[in-house]
Amino acid sequence: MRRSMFAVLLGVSVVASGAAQTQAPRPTDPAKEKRLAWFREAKYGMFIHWGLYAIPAGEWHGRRCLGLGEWLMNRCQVPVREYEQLTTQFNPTKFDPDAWVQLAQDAGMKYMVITAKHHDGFALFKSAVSAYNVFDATPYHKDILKQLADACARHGMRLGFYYSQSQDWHEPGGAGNTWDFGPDTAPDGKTPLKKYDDYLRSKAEPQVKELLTNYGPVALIWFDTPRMMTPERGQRFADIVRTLQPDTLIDGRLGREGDYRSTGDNVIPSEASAEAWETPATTNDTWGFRKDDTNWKGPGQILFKLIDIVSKGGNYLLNVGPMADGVIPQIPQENLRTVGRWLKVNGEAVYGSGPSPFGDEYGEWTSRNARDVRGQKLFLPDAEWRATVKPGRLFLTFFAEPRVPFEIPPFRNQLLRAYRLADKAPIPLKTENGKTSFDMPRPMLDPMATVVVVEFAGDKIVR
Ligand code: H79
Repeated sequence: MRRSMFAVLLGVSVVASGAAQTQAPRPTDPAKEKRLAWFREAKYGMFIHWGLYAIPAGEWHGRRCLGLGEWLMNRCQVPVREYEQLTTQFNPTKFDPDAWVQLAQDAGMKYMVITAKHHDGFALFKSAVSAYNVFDATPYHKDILKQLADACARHGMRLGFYYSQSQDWHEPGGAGNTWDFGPDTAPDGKTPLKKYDDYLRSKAEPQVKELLTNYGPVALIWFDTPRMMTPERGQRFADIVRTLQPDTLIDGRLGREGDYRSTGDNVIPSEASAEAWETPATTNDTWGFRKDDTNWKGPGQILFKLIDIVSKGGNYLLNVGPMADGVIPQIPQENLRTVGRWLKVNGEAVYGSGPSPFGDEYGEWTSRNARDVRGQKLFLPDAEWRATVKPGRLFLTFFAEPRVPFEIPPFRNQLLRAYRLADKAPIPLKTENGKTSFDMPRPMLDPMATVVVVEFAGDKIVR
C-alpha cells in the first residue's frame, strides 16, 4: 500500500516556472527511491544540536561570543586545552530522552536527528576511537545517543545522526581549527597542510562505523560542511554507510552525491522540485543553545514554513537546542506543540502529500532589476495559500482569508466536491465560464491556517 502510493506520488508532475523547469530529469535509481520512501512521507523532523557549547551558551568567561552557539569555540578562538575543560561540567541530570521523543511526537515530527559530533569534536556517544566523548570524559558517564536510540525504539520514532566529518576543532588533522593548529590548506585553498586523511581514517570514519553499529537502525547520517572533502573521500564514508546499513540515508552535504539534496541552512527554495530535499532550520537564530537568543519563531511562522516546504516537495528539519541540564527551552516546546495540535487535525494535507501542481502561488520573480545580496534576481514571495496533493485530493491551505471568491487554478480533471478538512463542512463549488471558485466561510475556522480539500476525478492532476 505504502509503496503503491509512493509510485503515484512520484508520477505527480511538478509544474514550476523558471529554473526548475529547465532541469533535465535525473535518471532514477530504484534502490535510492526505495530508501527514500519513508523520508518523502515524513515531511517534518526534529533536529537537535546539543553538546559542550550548551554550557557557555554564547558567553566565554564573561565575554559574549557572537554568532551561532555551537560555533563559540571558533568565534572566541578558545584553545582546545581550555575548551576541553567543559567536559568536567557536563552533567545533564534533567536529560529525559522519552520527554524529547514525546515532544517530537506531540509536534507531529516523524524523525529526529541529533548531533553525534559537531565541529567542536566532542562526541555525545561512547566511543572507543576517541576518549573525547560524553561517556569517558564527563562526570555524567552515560551514552546520550544510546539513551535516545532506546527511547526512539520504544516510541517508534526514526533516529538519525549529525556527524561533522570534515571540521573537527579538537584534532590537529581535522578541518577548521586555525587558532591552535594553523590554516587547513595552502594558499591554493586545496592542498591540505594538515594530516587530514589521517584524521579521517583514525577518527571520523571509525566513529561513523560506531554510529552505524551500536545504536540499531539509523535513519540517516547528516554530514555537514564538506571542507576539503573530495568525491573520493566522500565515497569512503558512503561505502561505510552502505556496507553497515544499506537503508540509511545520506544527506546532501557529504562531499559526494547523497540520497537527497540539503538546502542551505534556513533556506527555503522559491519553487518546487521533484527530487527529495530538506531544509535544515532554526527555531530562533542559533542551533546550539544561547542564553541571549529569545528570537523564537512563532507557531504561525513555523507552520507556514512547513506547508511552504511540503508544497515544494521538501522536508522541514526544525532544530531545538537543549540547555546544559538537558531541558529543551519552554517557549519553542510550546510553539512546536501548537503546530502539532494543528497537524493532528490537518495532517492529511502534509504527511505523504506531493508538491503543488500549480506554482504561481509561491510568488513571482521581480520584473524590475532588483537583485538580492548574492546578485540573484529577487523572488517576491506570496504567502496567502499553498497547495499539496494526494491521489484524488487537492489540499489548499490558507494562511489568510482569500479574496472572495477564491478561484481554483485550472486543471482538466473533473472537480467532484470541496470541504473543510478540519470539520468536513461542505464548501459549495461554483463553476462559471469554465472557472471554478468557492467562498471561504468567514471568519476562517482556524486563523493560523485553514485547509480546504478539493476532490477530483482520477489520481493525479492533469493541467
Ligand atoms: O550545525 C549547524 C551549523 O553549525 C552548521 N550547519 C548547521 C546545520 C554550519 N557550519 N558552518 N556553517 C553552518 C556556516 C557557518 C557560518 C558562520 Fe561563521 C559561522 C557564520 C558565523 C559563524 C564562519 C565563522 C563564518 C563566519 C564566521
